[in-house]
Amino acid sequence: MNPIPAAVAALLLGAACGGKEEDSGGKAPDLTHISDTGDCEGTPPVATITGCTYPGLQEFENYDDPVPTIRFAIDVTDEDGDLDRIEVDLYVDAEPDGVIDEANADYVPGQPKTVSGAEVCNTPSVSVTQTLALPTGFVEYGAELDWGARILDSAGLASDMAVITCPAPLEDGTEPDGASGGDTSGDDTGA
Ligand SMILES: [Ca+2]
Ligand SMILES: [Ca+2]
Repeated sequence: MNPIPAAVAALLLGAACGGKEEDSGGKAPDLTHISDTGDCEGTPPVATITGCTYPGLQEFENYDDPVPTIRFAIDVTDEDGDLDRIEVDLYVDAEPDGVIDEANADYVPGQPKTVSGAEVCNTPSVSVTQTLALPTGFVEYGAELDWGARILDSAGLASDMAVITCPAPLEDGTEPDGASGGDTSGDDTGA
């Protein structure tokens, strides 16, 4: 069964062309009405990457050998509460200026995932972690980079780009020494 009913697609189309009908009002979407059908989409998520950590070498199905990884902590809010199912799309930009240049960034699309324990239409905020595999040749190990995340809610509405500047892990998966992304009191995560 396709979990996305035709009604959802129709609502998305309606939202996309809504501006033509009543330019004067600038009214918020009628969420009460939408809720009657069991859907609650209407607003895009707002995302912040709160930190980078270095879980070390990890095994992945796609790679024969363990590869270095970086993990992002991401806080997401959404007024319409439809964060029960989200997708995290990641970007990597080699120019560490705090902005993702999408034309030159690498894009790593995510998969929609159900947030464990989240209630449909009643999940206005979630904190998630997303781990990214960094196989040889994908990024320069140890280099300061911009990392971006765009979150899609259960209706597929995308957040603005959240950005954090952190060094890539070293080739052995560890955090580089003297990492400028060290936010707190330099706690050692050497496992
Ligand atoms: Ca939403
Ligand atoms: Ca940049």
